[in-house]
Amino acid sequence: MQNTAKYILFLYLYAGFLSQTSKAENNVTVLHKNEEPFIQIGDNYYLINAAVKMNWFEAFLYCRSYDSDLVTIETEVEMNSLSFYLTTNAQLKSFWINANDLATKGKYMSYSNGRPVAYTKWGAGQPDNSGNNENCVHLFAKENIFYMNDNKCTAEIFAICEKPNRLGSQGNDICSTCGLKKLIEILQNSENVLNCRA
Ligand SMILES: [Ca+2]
Ligand SMILES: [Ca+2]
Repeated sequence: MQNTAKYILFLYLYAGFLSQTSKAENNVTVLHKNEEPFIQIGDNYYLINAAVKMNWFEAFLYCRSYDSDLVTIETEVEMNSLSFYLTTNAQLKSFWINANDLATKGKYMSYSNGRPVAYTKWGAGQPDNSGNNENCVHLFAKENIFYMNDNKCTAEIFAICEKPNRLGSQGNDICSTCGLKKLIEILQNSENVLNCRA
């Protein structure tokens, strides 16, 4: 292909990529606005189920049915933002979160990313594996402050789900540009190869 023709093709693809990206981002914004009952707190979208009590496994499946996962609290900022919302909205209840140590005793894993939990804020004396039968983690409020506790996975409490970051389950909207992006990368790489040969 002539260099000029390739350059024009590159500009054409890049322009198309930009326009599709902005269209996709707009779609995500619109979708988020209509994503009831998910609410935005900080940078994240949560479904706070304070109506139906479930065991940990039911809560896990409940969140999956909304294309989300039980909440993974990754940072102190996320913990504080969520706690502030729950406290100010008088939701001083217990909520399952996305962590248990069923796979390896004492090693709490996140089931949304397969990694050890990045952040914990255990209540006093927790986790205590009370009765040698507590493996699943939940949030609970004590004097208007939320902490984590290990509990029986079969305990019936509420749940908080969280949409995956950024793309969420609506990732397909963004992925409509992936093929185009890949094509541009291939073209750019072929340019580099040609430059090396020259
Ligand atoms: Ca999170
Ligand atoms: Ca406990």
